Amino acid sequence: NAHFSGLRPKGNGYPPPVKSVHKEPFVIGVAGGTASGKTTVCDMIIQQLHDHRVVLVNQDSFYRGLTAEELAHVQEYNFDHPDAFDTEQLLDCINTLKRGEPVQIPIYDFKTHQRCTDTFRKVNAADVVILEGILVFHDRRVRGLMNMKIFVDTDADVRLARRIRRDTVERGRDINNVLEQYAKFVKPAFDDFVLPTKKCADVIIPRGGDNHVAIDLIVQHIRTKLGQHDLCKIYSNVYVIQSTFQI
Ligand code: UZR
Ligand code: MG
Repeated sequence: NAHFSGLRPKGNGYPPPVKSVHKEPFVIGVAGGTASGKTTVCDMIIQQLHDHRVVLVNQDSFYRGLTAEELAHVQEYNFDHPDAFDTEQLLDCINTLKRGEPVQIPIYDFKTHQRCTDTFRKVNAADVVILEGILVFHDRRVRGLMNMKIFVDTDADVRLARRIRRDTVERGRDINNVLEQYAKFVKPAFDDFVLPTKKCADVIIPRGGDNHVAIDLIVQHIRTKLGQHDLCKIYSNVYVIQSTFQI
């Protein structure tokens, strides 16, 4: 016993206070043209990061509901324009998650082009926040919240083929409308607003979800960054413990 007495803590500061360090989540933006494989890339990242808390926020959730007037001329509505989204609300949500607080995310219905008025999706604080959508790199402020920016780069013919299948099968659209809308809005908006944001990306993934090597590399990088976070915490605790003991 006497042997150990020299290790007794000094004063009444025992056990050492564990500082609750608020860790800002690692925010990843995933942009790219319609049906480029953004969602698939995100799902693969989430799957590989299974031992961390990861949340996915979709820019689609922030579509403004259409007014009666806009609904009456829905064929004329440009869903691919940056103004179709409530970017202020998106910004608020990501800022809240960055502070480590939970957030209520709106629910948008692609069939009715309306938001659910009474239900939200509650998203809890996480280690990693992934923000996905065609135009997530468009607003400089939103871009500024991201620790890593990924652009999914898939050929336009592949994207159109997928888009046709998805809109007819999953979103109940008529093929002629899909093609008309693609030529009128989707393609021009891709050229004007989506493609120019490719230069903001840190990483460009060719072929989207088929590119396992790119996804492995990205996941490794995220793990390294999260590990550095954890190490800082461990070192700061070790420091606290050492300074409390009389050696
Ligand atoms: P992703 N979109 C709709 O088709 N209907 C809506 O009510 C809201 C959006 C489409 C939008 C865009 N364009 O190309 C696409 N149109 O959703 C973006 N027309 O979604 O990134 O999953 O392809
Ligand atoms: Mg998607």
